[in-house]
Amino acid sequence: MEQKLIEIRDNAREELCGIKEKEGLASFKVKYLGKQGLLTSVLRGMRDISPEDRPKIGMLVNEIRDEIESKINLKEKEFDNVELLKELENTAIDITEPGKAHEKGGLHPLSQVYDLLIDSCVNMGFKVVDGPEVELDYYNFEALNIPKNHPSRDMQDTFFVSENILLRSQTSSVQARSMQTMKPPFKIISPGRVYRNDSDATHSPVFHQMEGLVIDENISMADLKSMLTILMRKTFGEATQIRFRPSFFPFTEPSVEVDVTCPNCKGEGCRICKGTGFMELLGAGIVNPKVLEINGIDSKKYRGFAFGFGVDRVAMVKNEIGDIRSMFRNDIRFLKQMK
Ligand code: FA5
Repeated sequence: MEQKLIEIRDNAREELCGIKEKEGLASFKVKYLGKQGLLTSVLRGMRDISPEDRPKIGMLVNEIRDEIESKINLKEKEFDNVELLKELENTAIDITEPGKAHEKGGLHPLSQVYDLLIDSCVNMGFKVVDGPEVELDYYNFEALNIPKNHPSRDMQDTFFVSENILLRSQTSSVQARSMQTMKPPFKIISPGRVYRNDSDATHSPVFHQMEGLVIDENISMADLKSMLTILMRKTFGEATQIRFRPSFFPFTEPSVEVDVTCPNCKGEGCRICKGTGFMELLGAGIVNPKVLEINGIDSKKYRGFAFGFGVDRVAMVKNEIGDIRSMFRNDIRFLKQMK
């Protein structure tokens, strides 16, 4: 019996040396240690051994089983390590290789200007309100003291949808809507798209305005001028001067057009400001008392000032853009310069 066990052990040692992969190891385990395995069948014959030899044979069986088990475990670890190394080699990354840079997007020049203007106004206590782009003739014109067939309608070449519905030609329509729904005193701005039948380097059929309206007691031109000066200095820099020129709008009296020092030449005169040293950016004025009355505000108690920026013009001046249309062509080469 002892001889047979030693033979099994020697065979197992030799066979184990020849095993080169994990699958072979599994069948080796079954062959020697499985229920029908060589070592197990020897144990089954123990009952035929004399009682005095049993302990010795038992010990030998245990020793051989322990040896085979530990060698199987060792070999298993070896195979696992080889597999792991292979996997690491296959998935190796070169951490010294330079990374692939992702191109960063940027805000459209109009969004940048809107953000700047809106932030500055909100910091001065203005509330942002919205209005419809497809608007009633009433809010766009009549409630602003521009009756049907009045010659001042010709100042804005309007797209009509039907007799009483149009694409708003100015954000001033929100002035009328706000006066009718809000209780004075109040300060609002209203940014948004407007439409006119206009197209050249400084006029687009779809463009952007930002309306401002302040209704309170004792409002004067000085309030309008100081507010616009602060806003323009925040937008174009501290050295910016503003200039009021007399103008006409049916909804403000007196009315002005407002120019700012050309940020490109700082007032010297250049190609962008056509040699004048100034750029026209907006219309403004003291709200016509007639407009207050039309919209239900007591003109004896309240006064107001209003202004309407051409936001595209602000973006053009700020970014030295020569043609307004280049902002709407989505040419990536142009947009990249505006980051
Ligand atoms: C108005 O639209 C008045 N609603 C502004 C106003 C508001 C006056 C409140 C008084 C009180 P005007 O038509 O001038 O005004 O336009 C205002 C600004 O919009 C202009 O100064 C100019 O910067 C810009 N603008 C006018 N038409 C176009 C256009 N077709 N394309 C791009 N910008 C334009």
